[in-house]
Amino acid sequence: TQVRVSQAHDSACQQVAGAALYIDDIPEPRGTLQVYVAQSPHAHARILQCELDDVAHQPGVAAVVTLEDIPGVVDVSCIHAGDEPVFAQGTVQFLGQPIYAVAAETLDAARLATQHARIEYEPLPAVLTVEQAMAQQSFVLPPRKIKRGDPDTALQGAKHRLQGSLRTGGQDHFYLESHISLAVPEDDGGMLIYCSTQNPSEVQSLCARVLDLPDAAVKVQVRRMGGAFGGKETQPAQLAIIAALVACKTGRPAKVRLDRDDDMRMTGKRHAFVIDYDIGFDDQGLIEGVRFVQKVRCGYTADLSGAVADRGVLHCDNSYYLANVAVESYRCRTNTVSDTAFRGFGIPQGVMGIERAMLDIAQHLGLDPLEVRRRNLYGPGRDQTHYGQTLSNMILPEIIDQLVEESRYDERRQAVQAFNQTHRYLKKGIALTPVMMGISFTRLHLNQGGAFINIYKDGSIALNHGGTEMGQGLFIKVAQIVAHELGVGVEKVRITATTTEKVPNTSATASSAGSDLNGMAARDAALKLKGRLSEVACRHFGAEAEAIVFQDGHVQAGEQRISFEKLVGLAYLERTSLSATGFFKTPDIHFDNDTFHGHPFLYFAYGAAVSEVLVDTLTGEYRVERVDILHDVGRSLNPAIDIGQIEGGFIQGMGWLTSEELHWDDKGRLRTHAPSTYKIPSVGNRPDVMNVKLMENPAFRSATPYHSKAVGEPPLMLAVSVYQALLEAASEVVPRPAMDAPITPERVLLAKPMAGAKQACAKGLGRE
Ligand code: LUZ
Ligand code: MOS
Repeated sequence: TQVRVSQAHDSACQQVAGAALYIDDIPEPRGTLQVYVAQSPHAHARILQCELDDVAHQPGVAAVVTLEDIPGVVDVSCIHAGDEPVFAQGTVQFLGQPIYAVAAETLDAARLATQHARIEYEPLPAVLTVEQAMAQQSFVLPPRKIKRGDPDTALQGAKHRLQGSLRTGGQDHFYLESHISLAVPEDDGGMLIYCSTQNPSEVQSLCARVLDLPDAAVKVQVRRMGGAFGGKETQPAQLAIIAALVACKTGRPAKVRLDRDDDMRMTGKRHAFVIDYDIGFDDQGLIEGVRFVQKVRCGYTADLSGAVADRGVLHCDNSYYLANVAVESYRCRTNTVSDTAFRGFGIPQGVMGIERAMLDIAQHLGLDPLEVRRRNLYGPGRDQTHYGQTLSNMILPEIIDQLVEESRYDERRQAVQAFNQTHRYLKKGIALTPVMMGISFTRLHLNQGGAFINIYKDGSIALNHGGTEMGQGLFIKVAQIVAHELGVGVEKVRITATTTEKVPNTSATASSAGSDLNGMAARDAALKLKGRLSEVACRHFGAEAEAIVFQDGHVQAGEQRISFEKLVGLAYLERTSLSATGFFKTPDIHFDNDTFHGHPFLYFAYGAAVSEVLVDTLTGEYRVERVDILHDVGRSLNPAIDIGQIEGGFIQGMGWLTSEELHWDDKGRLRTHAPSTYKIPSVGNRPDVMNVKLMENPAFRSATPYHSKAVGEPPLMLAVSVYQALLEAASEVVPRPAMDAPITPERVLLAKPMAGAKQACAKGLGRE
């Protein structure tokens, strides 16, 4: 069998050896121009005058490209909102916004030439924060308000009631490979674009709109990305289009490649949220009513912000039954770079609100927060979400029980309490938090996948599908599926680059659904080919179709056997089509966007983590000493890849919540635009002990490849346990600490009690 076994990533050896080719490694076609994109120096300003003649006359400069060079539509918005011009139009809307582009023989020449631009701006007042946007009612999309039950009556009637507020920061994707596109003009007026994108079809169609070409004249190809994390779901289009505009204007290939600082200033990030909550509960900690107000910083355009903010609303429950709940979600427009998809897509932020409330409830009642979490979990008779979906395969109670036992949670919690009683300045915290993520794109039409398989007459197999490889191991998983169905070793399946020429109209590789959608589509294609080969085998063996078995590189019927290659050779001679497309659309999902009600998800992925931290309250420094994770991937297609995704997702989530801080100053300048100031987790931040285990889940059945579950995003939310453990440790010295995310050491040091904190919560010795 080729599935449900660990197989190394298909590119692991090349990647480790530095031999894997990324777009910047492709030998440049003769005459390739390098493109520098000039950026706005203001957060918000009117462009009074833009004089670029001197730029065009600088040494080495081949072309200057502006709005006037656009033959088609000026907008690159993924939802065609008309709010995202290729270059600033009349006004600049954020600091770093593209104004025009210079193409030259070298990147240095292009960049130097921009110093000769004479652009006059009239600075305008800028909206930089969520608070300013709320005050001015500055929104990219109308607010969303949803409700179930009667939260106001429940809140008024509840024995206990608490209010609070927290902020979660943005996050830069910090993929190792920054944005890059190479556009090559073709002799028939078409354009070939090599682009580091999760979404080749969208780059294709937006580029065609801007160039005023039919989609079929634009081809987009990507073999692999050096990481993406959502940052390449919509963001590549604008830069690919700028490369294509240069190629169009000059007739020469053109490359746009952002350096790290430009990438961080110019491209979108995770949405920062401000979350206010009001929660009513009984003596047992059972939630009776809750209200959330989620204020979402979206930057200057809508982009994916509607879908991201909706995910925050959908997942405000994390995994808890909220009988009476209201959520208001405000999509704030600010003069900052447009925020975009980032692994988790609004879910981590939604989860942060309810998990903070869980801790408040526990501390208010003097209970173990895990007990409060357990009591509020979805369960029998309490299994319908606030958007109307009834849960299935809800295995969180089993996951939590098993994790508590394997991590020795109870014993360690007592040890942590004992430690805190005997240590004045060092404090520990331990927290277990669950995860529940709905799997499917919330926009129905995106839930489709396509594949294309060729078998050549020597028996070799070339696999293509609509998914993109960003390091996550999608390609090996889909190859395993095809190998499994055709009964050959996975090494026999040749993996080919994603291209819009082979599979059209694909969705972004996003929503954690890459293996589900493309794996099922590839399986469909493989089964078609297997059916045709079976017919040939039936004739060859004189056997019935039911007797034909494909395995171990052979096709057999009873005692008779022939190699896969030989059978393919026979099939060719018999004039059999050895090429097939495959298709998949997710069944059984529906959602009414207006009433916010339905069954949007094919299934849910579950997991839980326990994190233990040690904090030095005199300096604010801390360590994550131990993490135990138990995560549900259904029946894993490839346990090694899945565990890698869980480790990576957790660490990336931990970075978001602990060290990665985006800081914009009062002029709207991003001051943390390089690794010198923006701190992603490094080897030194790895938890001292990190145990990751997959939950056995044989009961799961779904229209997914061999009943596997998505794994890309859910584990990111496991890192909320680190945040909670830090809050618990800080609570030893500051009652109900108001600590926004990320909890940097500075934030630990400066922690203050949240408004309304009960002094009685402070068990520690305290700072005065
Ligand atoms: N991307 C998207 C996503 O376009 N729609 C989604 O629902 C989604 N969910 C998670 C991550 N990316
Ligand atoms: Mo996404 S956040 O590109 O799944």
